[in-house]
Amino acid sequence: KHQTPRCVWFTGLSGSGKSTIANLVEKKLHAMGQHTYILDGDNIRHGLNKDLGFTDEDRVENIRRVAEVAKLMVDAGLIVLVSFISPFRAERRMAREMFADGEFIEVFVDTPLEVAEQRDVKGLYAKARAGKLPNLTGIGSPYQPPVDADLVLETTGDTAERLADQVVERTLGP
Ligand code: GGZ
Repeated sequence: KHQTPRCVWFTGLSGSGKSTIANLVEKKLHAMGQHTYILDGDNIRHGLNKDLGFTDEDRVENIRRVAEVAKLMVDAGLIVLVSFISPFRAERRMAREMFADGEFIEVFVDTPLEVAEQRDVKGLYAKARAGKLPNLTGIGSPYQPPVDADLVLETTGDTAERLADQVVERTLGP
């Protein structure tokens, strides 16, 4: 079956569930014969963007480069799943504007800070509260929630499986 190249752009706090959902979406799309690629901190911040940290300026540059790479991959015909905090509205808009209408799907993984902080899988929030990670998003660095996301996922009310199904439906939709 032919596929429509798309950029599915996940945004949300650290620990919000972006990666979990993106990985499930990828698994489901693969099972349907679709070609995808996940761009995330693991394959970008350790390579292409290893010169960048977590100042506002570096986050802006991080997202700019990620958007450029995503654009190349969509041009190559892939469904690209982009999973970064991407905390600033201006950079998310810049990313959207690189794509044709309907080609870019912004997915807000809407997990409240309290919930992400309670999970604290990596201990980053505890570190930030202790003053040892001054610029953690949501604590010492801002997160600007989307006002015009294409899809809002409330992770406290649904399973990751069901949320991933919503993303798949939107991704393959008109
Ligand atoms: C935010 C940080 C920070 C600070 C390290 N602030 O949950 P994680 O660990 O695995 O994912 C987070 C990742 C965020 O990188 P992004 O490239 O997505 O951020 S941005 O879009 O803002 O450029 C977190 C880890 O890196 N991490 N220090 N200070 N997240």
